[in-house]
Amino acid sequence: MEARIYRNFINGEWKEPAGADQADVFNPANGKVLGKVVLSGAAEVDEAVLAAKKAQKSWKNVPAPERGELLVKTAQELKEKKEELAQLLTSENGKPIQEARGEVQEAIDMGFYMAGEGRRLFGQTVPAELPGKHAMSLRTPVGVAGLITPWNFPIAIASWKMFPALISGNTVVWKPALETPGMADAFLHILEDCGLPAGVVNLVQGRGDAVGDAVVSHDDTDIISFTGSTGTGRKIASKASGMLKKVSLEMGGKNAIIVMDSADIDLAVDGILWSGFGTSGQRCTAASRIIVHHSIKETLEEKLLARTKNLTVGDGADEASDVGPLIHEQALERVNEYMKVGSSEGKLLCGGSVMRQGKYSKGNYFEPTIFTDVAPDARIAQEEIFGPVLSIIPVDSFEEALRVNNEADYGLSSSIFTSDVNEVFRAVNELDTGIVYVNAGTTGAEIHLPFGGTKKTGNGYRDSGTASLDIFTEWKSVYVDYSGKLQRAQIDNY
Ligand code: UN1
Repeated sequence: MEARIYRNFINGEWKEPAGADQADVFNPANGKVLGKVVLSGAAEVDEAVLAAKKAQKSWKNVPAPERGELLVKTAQELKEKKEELAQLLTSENGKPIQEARGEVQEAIDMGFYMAGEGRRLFGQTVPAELPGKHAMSLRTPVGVAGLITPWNFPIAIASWKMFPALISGNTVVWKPALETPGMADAFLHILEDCGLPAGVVNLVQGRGDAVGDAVVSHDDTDIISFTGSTGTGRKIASKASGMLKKVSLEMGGKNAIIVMDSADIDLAVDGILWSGFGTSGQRCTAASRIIVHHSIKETLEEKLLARTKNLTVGDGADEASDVGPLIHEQALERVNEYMKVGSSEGKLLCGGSVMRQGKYSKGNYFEPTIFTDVAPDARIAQEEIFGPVLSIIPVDSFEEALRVNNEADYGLSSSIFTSDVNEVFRAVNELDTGIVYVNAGTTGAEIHLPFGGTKKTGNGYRDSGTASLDIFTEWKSVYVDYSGKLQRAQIDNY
């Protein structure tokens, strides 16, 4: 069978850049080649941006409720194809099939939710300070949005950016991750089938340093919305800010779960396993630090160890797998490098190795790993590992737990397990992350609240929720004077 080729979609047409190279797309569970993706360059980005710029002139004038109809249809179609998309997602990304279904659901939810925004997009109407005068603010589109999205949530995160960009009247140039081009291809086919006008969304496949860079550097992209590594985000920020573009960044995390002495320990263990080892730890929201009160540390470790040993590592396509492979060989090597660091910084409770035996030989599998007695400032407790690796940090008090949580460069998500109501509210107040969970792990954000973090996790914007409209709209303040005479604000009325 001929390999599937994932192409670009520019100005309403599927096309391949002339003479360009292609890269193989692999299934991380078994190394099988799933297809090929075209490696585009600056010329294709230029074509896509020009198409988007031209299409924006008419798209911005389509009434927002009508733009919402495209989103409703798309969400409906994503729902129809949920299982097919989930299977494709697992094959490209490796995550267990149940998680893949959840991720597709997240995109469905975002589509329906943002479609409704087409009938809101609330501005403000306020009393004017002068008689015979009307004052209000409106959200207006920014222009062409460059979306750069990661492989760990190839459709959910794309939907967090795509749907608010479109409902607000922007057009899009999308550069998806090189590892998951099939999901981008499938998403675009669905949008196309649902009536996407030519040029409104343009997909350019390829590498970050070629395509991503060209999207960021192009004179006619007005917003850059990026989710990915801190290193890349920093480069994007300096380039795009220098060009006075709007830049929204969502980057790393070093999320902690605090387990206090009054906690339901079995529930905490459930939360730790799900947030620490779900998606093999490859979520920005994954838990990687467990801050535990010393009085229950031993019990927690015992239970956690027993449950971790019972996890089934395997191909995500197998319904019985709890933990899938890592995305690629480099990720595996990176996580493995941290084992050397960890062995001098803590005590290895379990795991710690690449899995190479038997059925694991062709995939990128890593054992669920736990280090204990780790100091809060150890490298494994500070650097984002993006793999199935937990560090247990013992503390003596609630105050110390809060302090340790907040002593991180990142500030995406945090969690506390406790049955003390005062601790709950103090934690909500004092944990310095963008997302806080009480008696649940650090993952599982819903699409109708803001998603993002403080400190080095981001630059102040949020995906998801109505907060995402702040990325994709400009405010326009409007004053209508119907008094029939010149009225000078701040002067004639005082
Ligand atoms: C990410 O980790 O990059 O809250 C996104 C969650 C998911 C989204 C995660 N709904 O874990």
